[in-house]
Amino acid sequence: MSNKPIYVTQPYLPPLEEFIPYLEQIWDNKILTNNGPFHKQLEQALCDYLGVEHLALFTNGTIALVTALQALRISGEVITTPYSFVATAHSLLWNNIKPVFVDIDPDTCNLDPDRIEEAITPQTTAIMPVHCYGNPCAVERIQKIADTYGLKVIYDAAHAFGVQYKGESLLKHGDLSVLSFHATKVFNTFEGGAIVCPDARTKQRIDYLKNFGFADEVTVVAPGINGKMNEVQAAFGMLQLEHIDEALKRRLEIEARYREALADVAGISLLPPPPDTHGNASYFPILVDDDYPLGRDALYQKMKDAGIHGRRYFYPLISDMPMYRGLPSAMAENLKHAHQIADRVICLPIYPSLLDEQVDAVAALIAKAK
Ligand code: T4K
Repeated sequence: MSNKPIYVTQPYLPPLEEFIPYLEQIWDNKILTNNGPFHKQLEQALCDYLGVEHLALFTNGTIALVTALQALRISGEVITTPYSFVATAHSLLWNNIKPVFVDIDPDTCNLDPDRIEEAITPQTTAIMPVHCYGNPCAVERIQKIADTYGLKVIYDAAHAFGVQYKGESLLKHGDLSVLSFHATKVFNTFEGGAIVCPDARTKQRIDYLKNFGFADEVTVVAPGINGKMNEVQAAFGMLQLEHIDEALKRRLEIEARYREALADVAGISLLPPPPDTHGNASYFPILVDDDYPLGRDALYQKMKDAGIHGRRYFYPLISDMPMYRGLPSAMAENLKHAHQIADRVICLPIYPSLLDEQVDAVAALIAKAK
């Protein structure tokens, strides 16, 4: 194996020459942004690929989250998970909404549906769960709670590109789902994101909001933001779609190889494969137990010393960050499972160009560490 460092991920990039004809088209027609031809094509192509009705492209996933909350006029308190990338909760603060953290189910790392109802108050307007690592949340239970209490559900589906649950797109659940197409994601447009929505009227409103609130040349209907995806990103997305099946297939092979190699390593636990799910192997988390010869941080460092850059996604918890830790729901007693997982997790390298021998070397280092 070469001595080049191995990172937790590496973006999928198609052969450069395949991108040139796309750039030539942009240079010819001189439409660089503002719902240009590639933007329109990619919205339709992604709807077809993902099996969803409507989708609005964005410049990144975070602006898409912020806009999703505005599109549904969410205010007051929103129930969410502390075990995520910080953008999930930041999108609430950007809208002056109070996050209410609820503990996770340690088998899925997603919001524990048994803990949601006790966190609902008269100020609660929505639930924002995350399909962490692409593992489906308890979507039916969450919808039932939302229906009972009259709440909206916005899924942070940043990790869930292409995930099928019970034979259908996971993105069909909830009122809205938000994707990220960041460089580190399964499907990337360098930066990028999208909101998946159920009807044309909601998409229309989202499209106004991502374009400063313009409904036509002279009418501004909301204090919208500039959240538009540009034509280079959208063209790149069209090209990426040609390769996505191959990229997902390789990810799943790597996931299976890790699972087999690590299944019997004493002191290392893996998350159970989620039921009824065809996943996307976007991340490969392992949990370092007390009976492993090294603590989590010692193993993380040992891997790093060997040039294997795993990541502790998601440590520290969002609820421990300075802008959140004063909230009553951020108290450690309220979030026991989230703390236990955050203190034990390492995400191993997983990406399409990772070689079998590299996967084996990562697994061997973990199996032999003393
Ligand atoms: N919600 C959730 C649940 C999310 O996970 C995210 C993003 C969002 C919302 C927000 O979506 P966006 O607004 O980002 O579209 C990364 C990403 O920046 C972030 O997008 C992602 N989640 C988060 C989980 O991971 P970092 O700070 O860990 O990234 P960084 O730069 O350390 O990259 C990790 C490794 O990937 C590097 O060590 C090397 C490799 N890499 C990275 C980049 C950017 C490359 O090889 N090439 C690259 O271009 O946050």
